[in-house]
Amino acid sequence: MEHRYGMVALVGKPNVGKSTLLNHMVGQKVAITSNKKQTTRRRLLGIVTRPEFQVAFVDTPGIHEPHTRLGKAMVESARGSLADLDLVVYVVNASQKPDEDERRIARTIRESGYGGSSGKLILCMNKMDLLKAEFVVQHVEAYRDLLGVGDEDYMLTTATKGDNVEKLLSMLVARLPEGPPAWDEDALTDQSSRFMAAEFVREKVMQRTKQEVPYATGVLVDDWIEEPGGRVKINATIVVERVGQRAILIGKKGAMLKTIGTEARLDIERLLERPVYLELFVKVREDWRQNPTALREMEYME
Ligand SMILES: Nc1nc2c(ncn2[C@@H]2O[C@H](COP(=O)(O)OP(=O)(O)O)[C@@H](O)[C@H]2O)c(=O)[nH]1
Ligand SMILES: [Mg+2]
Repeated sequence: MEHRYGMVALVGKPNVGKSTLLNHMVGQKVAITSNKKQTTRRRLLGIVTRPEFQVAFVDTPGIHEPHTRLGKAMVESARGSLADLDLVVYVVNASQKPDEDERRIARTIRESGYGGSSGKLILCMNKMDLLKAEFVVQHVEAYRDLLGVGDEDYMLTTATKGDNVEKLLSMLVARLPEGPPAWDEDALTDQSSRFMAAEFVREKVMQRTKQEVPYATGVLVDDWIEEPGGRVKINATIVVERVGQRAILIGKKGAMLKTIGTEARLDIERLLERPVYLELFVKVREDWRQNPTALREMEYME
């Protein structure tokens, strides 16, 4: 069999499980996830390499109506990643019927030339575990109609458990063109370790805090020192917009910051396969999400 290679985008509403799916296919955490919307802030690649194929997945921020400059940059990044793809995997929450947002995104996909008849669209109905048996047929038909995808072009998955994820992968690989790999066989992502370390810290904030705090948080790595013994010392600043948010992140006697730091450190150690010393600071920068300089520093905008 010839070797196949392709670029495949994961698109859909925020919070449907795109990044969770990606991590499962890559076999390592390359994208952060949480139960909050808009966890993924810019497009990233997750690369899956097997002897017979290589797939470069483009994970995108969910397409939504933006209210801040950050939101605008995120949606532009999601829409912009619809160019030059071999395949689009449209991910939905199978337990919910298509809504107005879904119809809008479906239109964007068709207008970009990836409609059902193009043969370049696969429907992934994720969160199958939350889909009640009596709604399966109804929801499958509603989404298939919306996108015009054929009998063989959709898959029900549970990304958190990995159910059907390997089947989804085979389904899409079969539709990729023949071609040599484009990335090193051990490459998992196009993100720098520095950016990923910042992301792992932000993930813990997304997972541990509520209301405005997760959305108002950005993370910057200030120092990255490779110590002689092999340990990496990382200083990072968590940036928030208000003094009250800073207090929440620090927590009683620093408890929250300590939890975030410990959890993030473990993830960074797994990534680097080296011991890490992580020191976190929290800084207030008013309305940073509206500030192009801040957005560039945090690498959310070019
Ligand atoms: N029950 C259930 N939850 C899921 C599934 N896939 C993802 N999730 C959860 O849904 C939330 C959003 O996932 P995420 O991958 O960040 O969504 P994204 O915004 O589309 O990238 C997280 O809390 C995930 O753990 C699934 O198949 N079943
Ligand atoms: Mg995501």
